[in-house]
Amino acid sequence: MTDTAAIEVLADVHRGVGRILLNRPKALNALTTGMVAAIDRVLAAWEHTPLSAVVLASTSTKAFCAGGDIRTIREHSLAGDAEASERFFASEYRLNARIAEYPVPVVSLIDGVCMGGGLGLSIHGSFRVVTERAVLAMPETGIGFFPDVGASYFLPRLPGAIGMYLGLTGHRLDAADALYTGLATHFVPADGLDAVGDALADNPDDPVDVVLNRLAGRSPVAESTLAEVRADVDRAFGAPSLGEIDKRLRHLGTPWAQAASAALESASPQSLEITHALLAQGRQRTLRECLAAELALTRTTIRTPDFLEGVRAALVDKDRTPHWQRASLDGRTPPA
Ligand code: QUE
Repeated sequence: MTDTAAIEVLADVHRGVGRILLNRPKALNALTTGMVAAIDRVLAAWEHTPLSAVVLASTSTKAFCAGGDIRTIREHSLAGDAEASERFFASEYRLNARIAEYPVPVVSLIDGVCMGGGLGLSIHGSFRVVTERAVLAMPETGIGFFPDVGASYFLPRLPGAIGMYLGLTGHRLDAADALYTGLATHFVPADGLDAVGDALADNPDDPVDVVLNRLAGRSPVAESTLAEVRADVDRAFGAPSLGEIDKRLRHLGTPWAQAASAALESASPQSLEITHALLAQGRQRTLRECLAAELALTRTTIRTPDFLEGVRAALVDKDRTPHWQRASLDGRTPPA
């Protein structure tokens, strides 16, 4: 038998560029404690190696990283082993902070799905390259959790009320939207991704930004649908409370507002309340303060019925019909 944990993260250094490849394709690179430890070990070792950049990528064209391995987190909760989950989140958030403070530019190549913990790996680095297949989201309110991995730091710092919108609804961004929001920094077509490492190695004295721009295809940023509804996003999600957001969406009544209302309607009411408060508080916190606050919240959240039910519905039974403890935001249970 091979040691699977060892091959779920591949790492090498080639001509002054470090490369870390996520290699758990069947689980869309959902992060395990072993993967987090492996990435952390590699980055720690490379702090003492002169590198022009570290490239973080995936062996799968379907996913950069779908998030944390929350199926296992749920199993730990059901087995009464919350300490195992606590070790996972603590190590994951320490890695997020290490990436944010890393002395070498970290360049993430996002081809396919990048959600939750995947954004935690990429967003805190210097550069995020997206391809035409990129899909970015913080979908945790849909599984009874909340946007973590430093989301309470990076979401409130997106333009206007975009971060509150993304964190509450889990709305998925394509490449154009990701560039528009700043979650992505560069666009490179998928068939140009293999050239990124070589280009960085060939041009160690050029700023990474300049090298990436040379590889860029025609930027799809003009096609951002999020840009088109930006005024309504700010109007509704800039409201001071969840109830007021809901009211403003109903008042707007546009197709975008109706879709946003529907997303709030299907999310865990408990998650929406945690998320709204967390993102409001995050504006005034440093990244490390945000991660500490999020870690404290995981301890309670992963034991709640909404989390166990949300992960069950999304990833275990896959019926996508979670039954939340409270059926709606205002506490009313809709007629059966
Ligand atoms: C919210 C999440 C995650 C999610 C779905 C959500 C998440 C995650 C996965 C996932 C997807 C495919 C897999 C897998 C996990 O889905 O964090 O093992 O094969 O890891 O709505 O936060």
